[in-house]
Amino acid sequence: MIWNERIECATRDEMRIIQSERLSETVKRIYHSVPYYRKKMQDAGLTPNDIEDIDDLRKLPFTTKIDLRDNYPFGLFTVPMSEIVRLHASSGTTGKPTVVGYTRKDIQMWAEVVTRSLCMAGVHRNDIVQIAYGYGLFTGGLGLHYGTENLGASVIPISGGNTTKQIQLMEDFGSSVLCCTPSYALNIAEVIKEMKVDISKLKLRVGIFGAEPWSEAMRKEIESKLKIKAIDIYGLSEIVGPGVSCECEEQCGMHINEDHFLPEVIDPETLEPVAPGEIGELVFSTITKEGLPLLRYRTRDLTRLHYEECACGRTLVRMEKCKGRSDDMLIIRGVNVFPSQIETVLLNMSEVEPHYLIIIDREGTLDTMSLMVEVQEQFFSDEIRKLQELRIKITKQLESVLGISVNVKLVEPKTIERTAGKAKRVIDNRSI
Ligand code: DLL
Repeated sequence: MIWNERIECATRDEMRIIQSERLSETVKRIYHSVPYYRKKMQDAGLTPNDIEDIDDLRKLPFTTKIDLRDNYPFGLFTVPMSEIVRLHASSGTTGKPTVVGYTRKDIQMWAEVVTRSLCMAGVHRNDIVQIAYGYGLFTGGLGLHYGTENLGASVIPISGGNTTKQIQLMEDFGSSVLCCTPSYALNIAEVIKEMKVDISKLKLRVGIFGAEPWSEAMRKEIESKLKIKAIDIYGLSEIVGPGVSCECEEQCGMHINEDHFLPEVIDPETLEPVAPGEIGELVFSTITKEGLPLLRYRTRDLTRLHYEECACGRTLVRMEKCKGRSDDMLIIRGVNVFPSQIETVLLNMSEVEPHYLIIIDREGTLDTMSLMVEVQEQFFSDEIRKLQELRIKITKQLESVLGISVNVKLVEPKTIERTAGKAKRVIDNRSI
């Protein structure tokens, strides 16, 4: 089912008109209510009248996480606190969290885009939706929650963790949809096997997974282990949370709810738009948000956009699965390495488990990269010679894909810590 056909199947011209009107209204509101933005626009020699349609977007200055930090906690809100009904925050790796505020209307809009996303994933009113994203300051739990209720499906607000209970409720309540991070989905699959639960007796049919990068190989792994269709959902707290975009059942890119979040793709070095269809950094302008509208917010996520109509009938632009983040990119001895490249190599090998940890060190002036990866139970109990052969095989494959040497360490199953939220895949011990 398409939740909002008028919007989700609008023609490009119709969408352009909606976006242009909303953009110019947002710019006016921001200019008149937030001194920080007014100054930024004035410094760029702009007044709100300069932004009439979406082609003028390029004139506007970018916004980054630093702007949010500098105005911590509420400095960029465009309404008085009496209008803010909800606060969320995302913890960065360093320093203060990024705080976001929603008005009542923002919460309704968020529910709408999540409901659209659920429909894209093939979820309907009769479904029982187990929400195993964390509830709390993280946007995952409550974001999916409001959207699911708005759709009219039944919510199990279990939050993350307590894996045996997750599985027990899955069996007892007949959950048909699971929402969590892809790494937690794998963790759940592992525990289902340990508990000797018969997967064919579960009613699970769809998983809505996001909040962290995951490769196509990881999707296949989850789909075969849990016997479900695994759908990718994307979002970031600053823009709204989950529901910025989501895959439909065609699984060929995530449809961006572009009547609310206007996307661009730029070259992170030159900050110029990339040629259509090229990979670059995704940038969003929110064009309906009241509490914390953001103009040209740099996500750091790398992807490309597809404007052709999708087989599902939706015309909403699609973004490809994220290739990684520009700030996740590891530069090792001058070579650019993305954790997703390593994940793809590992998941294409049947001998290893999809659990790994990348450790970067600096010895003298030389960067070194080590990789811990779990070996399947039956291989681990094999003779040393076989393990040695496997280690060499992985090392060679990684070297041919990455172009640098990697010190591979095979470890027993369950050695690497499991999480109920976003997985930590990289430890960088280099002091910069
Ligand atoms: O992770 C919101 C969310 C919750 C999305 C639940 C999907 C499901 P933040 O904690 O602010 O918000 O983290 C945002 O996570 O910039 C991406 O780098 C990454 N991310 C989110 N979804 C995906 C995805 C939530 N589907 C940051 N694929 C974003 C790859 C993702 N990366």
